[in-house]
Amino acid sequence: MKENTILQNFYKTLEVKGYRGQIISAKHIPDLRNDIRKYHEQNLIYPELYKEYKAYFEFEPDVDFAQINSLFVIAVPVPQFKVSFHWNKKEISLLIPPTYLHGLEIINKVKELLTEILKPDGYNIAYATLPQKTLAVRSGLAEYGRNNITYVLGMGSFHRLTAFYSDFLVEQDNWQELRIMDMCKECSACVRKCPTGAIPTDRFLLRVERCLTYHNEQPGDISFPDWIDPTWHNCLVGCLHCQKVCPANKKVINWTEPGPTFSEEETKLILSGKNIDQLSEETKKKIEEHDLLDYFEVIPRNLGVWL
Ligand code: B12
Ligand code: SF4
Ligand code: SF4
Repeated sequence: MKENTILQNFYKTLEVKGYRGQIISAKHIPDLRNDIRKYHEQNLIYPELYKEYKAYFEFEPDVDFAQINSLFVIAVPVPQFKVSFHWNKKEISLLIPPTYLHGLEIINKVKELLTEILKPDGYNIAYATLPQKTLAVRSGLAEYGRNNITYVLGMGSFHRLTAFYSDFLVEQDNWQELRIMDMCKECSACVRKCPTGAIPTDRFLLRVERCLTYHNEQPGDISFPDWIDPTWHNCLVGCLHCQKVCPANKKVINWTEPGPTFSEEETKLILSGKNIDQLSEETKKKIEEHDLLDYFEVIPRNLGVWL
């Protein structure tokens, strides 16, 4: 059967690339929405976060083909990056956790791959904006860690998830119960390591309003709340405490790729909050090549803590 050959090709191609993926029937789209809605209705999702990410949580598929029959979810292994700044004759190196940089490149790569597999038989795909962790766990591709991050076999939490709608018809029903890793049953290292108490012991859902990541991803003109102890910061953006300490990340935690290095002069200009267009062509190019543009705006506040 044509569908079976496509499925075989899908899993084989991903394996060769070192990716992993799953497909679920589009009949579960309302279930997926409900997975978030039920927590929103119980007031367990921080209202400010809900407002900010409403489009993800209440997602409405919008595609240019006749019918959505399935959802594809793919995990691609990704590293953390080291970014260096020079300041007062010292070098300050900070990490950027996995998934922050080169996201669009990964989406495009996966899109191209799926198109090669599906297009010859007339099937289409379209990028899906929806709750990716929930989809990944529901499809059996990933499991949750107690830290609310997803884990994929062989990749730990060092992966980037992407999801696509398709008109490809999938017969097998892969929809599963939400699962936590077996490893978490005997472990609470992330709970103890999280400096802010964001990983609760009385419920599963993260206390987003306590998570450092929530605060250091906020627009650069929003100051950190007073209760955040400056010594808790550990990344240029994001936070790695709960991933670093996790035994399920043992094999990936040292996977670090080089990011840009900024001279004393460049650091001074970036810190002064200058607009990207006011920087030299060389600095601008560095920022663009390393895909730092989306986070450029938060650097003065976040880096300021370290100086
Ligand atoms: C909003 C958001 C944030 C917010 C809120 C995070 C949160 N936990 O909700 C903030 C800004 C804080 C954030 C932080 C981070 N994020 Co974020 N974020 C998102 C976004 C846009 C939506 C996430 C979401 O759906 N939240 C809503 C909540 C309700 O969903 P949930 O956490 O999955 O909750 C489910 C479980 O709690 C489960 N559940 C409830 N009870 C129980 C009980 C049991 C026993 C079980 C098993 C499950 C379970 O049900 C809930 C609903 O399904 C996604 C992108 C996307 N399109 O999905 C990225 C995304 C999830 N983030 C990502 C990353 C990398 C991070 C950080 C690790 C960044 C960093 N610091 O390095 C941190 C992790 C913080 C943490 N410990 O969770 C990656 C995930 C990669 C991964 N391996 O998990 C994503 C997918 C982006 C991407 N494409 O790469 N993020
Ligand atoms: S640190 Fe322990 S409890 Fe936390 S996610 Fe990892 S294995 Fe689970
Ligand atoms: S990302 Fe940092 S602040 Fe957020 S839950 Fe993990 S350790 Fe805590």
